Amino acid sequence: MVLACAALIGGHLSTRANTCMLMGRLLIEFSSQMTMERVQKENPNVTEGGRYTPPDCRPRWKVAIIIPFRHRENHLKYWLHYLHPILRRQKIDYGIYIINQLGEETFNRAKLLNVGYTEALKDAEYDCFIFSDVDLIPMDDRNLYHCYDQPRHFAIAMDKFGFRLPYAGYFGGVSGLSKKQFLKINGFPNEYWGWGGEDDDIYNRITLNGMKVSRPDVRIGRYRMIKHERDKHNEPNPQRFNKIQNTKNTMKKDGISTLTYRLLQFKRYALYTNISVEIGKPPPRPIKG
Ligand code: UD2
Ligand code: MN
Repeated sequence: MVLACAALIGGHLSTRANTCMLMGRLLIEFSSQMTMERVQKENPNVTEGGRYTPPDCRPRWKVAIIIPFRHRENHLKYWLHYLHPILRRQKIDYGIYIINQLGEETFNRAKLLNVGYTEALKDAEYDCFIFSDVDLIPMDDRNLYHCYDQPRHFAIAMDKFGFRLPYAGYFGGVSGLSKKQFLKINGFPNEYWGWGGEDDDIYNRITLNGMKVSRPDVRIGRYRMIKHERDKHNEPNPQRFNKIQNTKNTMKKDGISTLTYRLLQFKRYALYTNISVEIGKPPPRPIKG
């Protein structure tokens, strides 16, 4: 018989479930140099493509972790360095997918997340999807990276927001939906080009479809974000304020059901799978007059 995985704090032995050794609050810092070789040495039991399955219990979820990406190699090293050991301690059955936007057109985070959902499902039978910025590291390993009864918001208390939720409807940073929850909201919008708004649109989709966001305790959902400047070609999207007023009308017309892109590379590295795609560019603004 294989026991169900359950993450418990400390080493309490349970006869009904396998326990694992979570550490609770973690020290997260970005001052030491990080190299991919080092991260690889630290994680010999991660298999090709950044996959891991706990050897001693049967997890409830199969989790694809999707990261939107362009030109953030240094952040990725820290992310892999911290997250692989955390996920292993949490006894998560997972795969890591980096969705790399090729070219220098305006960045589109939510569309890349839709691509990640689609490509991960072609790779394995995932039933849970966690969408994470490449620069966000959890400060407590009790923040379990699997899915919940309701769409999950993990990154609720970030250092850059003074370890508080910035507003009640905030859904940015790290979030997770089961396959069923994701399909219920027609995935994420494809039409938010540039910085901002897409996370609020996703929040609207969730509430408009009768779901609620679930969150960890504020003492547990703490994160550090690696400090960075705003990237080139990801300027704030001036249309975002208008667009988030219209989710009710747009969500059926724009989402996973209408996703198009060109896959240019699918490559398994030791610690992650890289998926490079062309996702197009924003439509031309109508000329006034
Ligand atoms: C906030 C949210 C983020 C998203 C964004 C608005 C936090 C911590 N996160 O992030 O979830 O809602 O606002 O769009 O509040 N990226 C690249 N290359 C680029 C640009 C972006 O890899 O050139 C990826 C990367 O994974 C990054 C993420 O997109 O972490 C979000 O972009 P950001 O970190 O520049 O934006 P930020 O920190 O304001
Ligand atoms: Mn960031």
